[in-house]
Amino acid sequence: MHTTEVPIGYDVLAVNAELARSNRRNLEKHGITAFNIMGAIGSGKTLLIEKTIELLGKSCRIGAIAGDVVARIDAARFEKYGIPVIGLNTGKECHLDAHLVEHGLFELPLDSLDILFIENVGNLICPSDYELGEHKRVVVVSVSEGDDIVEKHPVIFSTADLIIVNKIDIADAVNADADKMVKDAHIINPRIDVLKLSLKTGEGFDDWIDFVKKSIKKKD
Ligand SMILES: Nc1nc2c(ncn2[C@@H]2O[C@H](COP(=O)(O)OP(=O)(O)OP(=O)(O)O)[C@@H](O)[C@H]2O)c(=O)[nH]1
Ligand SMILES: [Mg+2]
Repeated sequence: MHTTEVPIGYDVLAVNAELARSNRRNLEKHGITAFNIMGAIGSGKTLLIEKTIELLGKSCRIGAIAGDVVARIDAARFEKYGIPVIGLNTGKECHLDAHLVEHGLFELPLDSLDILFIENVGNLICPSDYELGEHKRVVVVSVSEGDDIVEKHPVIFSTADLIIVNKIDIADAVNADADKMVKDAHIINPRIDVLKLSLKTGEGFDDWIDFVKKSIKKKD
């Protein structure tokens, strides 16, 4: 096979990492804790954030960035709670990057926020390499993707702070073993927190809220 060396002027991931550090400094200047909510398409990312806004929206000032390939469907779901929301379209890209998020931060009222939820594009591969400036990396998968989904995508789980195994209410119906998914996550990343959750019945939701509360940075 013929190969050609292509000189590349700069390292895209290194540039992204520098921008992510700058985003984090900006967030910290404003006392904001940011969560990068990653995960498979349809795993429950938007519903997780919606239910969290419903529970914590009165005691914390929450903002959201909704990353979507096109349109503002998830952004509109957050807007109905009357919180500040930015919709970011990635076009053909399968992940958000720190540069896009930097633009989102320009448009958000950072002085009036305590928590920022960033919903990444539904994908278990691309978002793993691109830090955004978040404080916590959360990966949501659901039992309906098959109980081998965790072992098939080790990279994203190895860099996460929390894995949520969602839709446990339908585990039997889709013949999935949620405990196997938890075990697989701990094999990949022994230090990781793993929660089994049903956003439909509310089982496990208190554990998620505890995680959010423990992650919130104290303001000076
Ligand atoms: N049975 C059941 N359904 C759920 C649960 N969580 C989410 N869903 C449903 O799963 C579907 C997808 O949920 P979303 O929150 O839109 O998923 P998402 O990850 O944001 O999807 P994308 O943004 O398209 O990647 C919706 O129909 C939800 O009602 C759950 O715990 N149990
Ligand atoms: Mg969504």
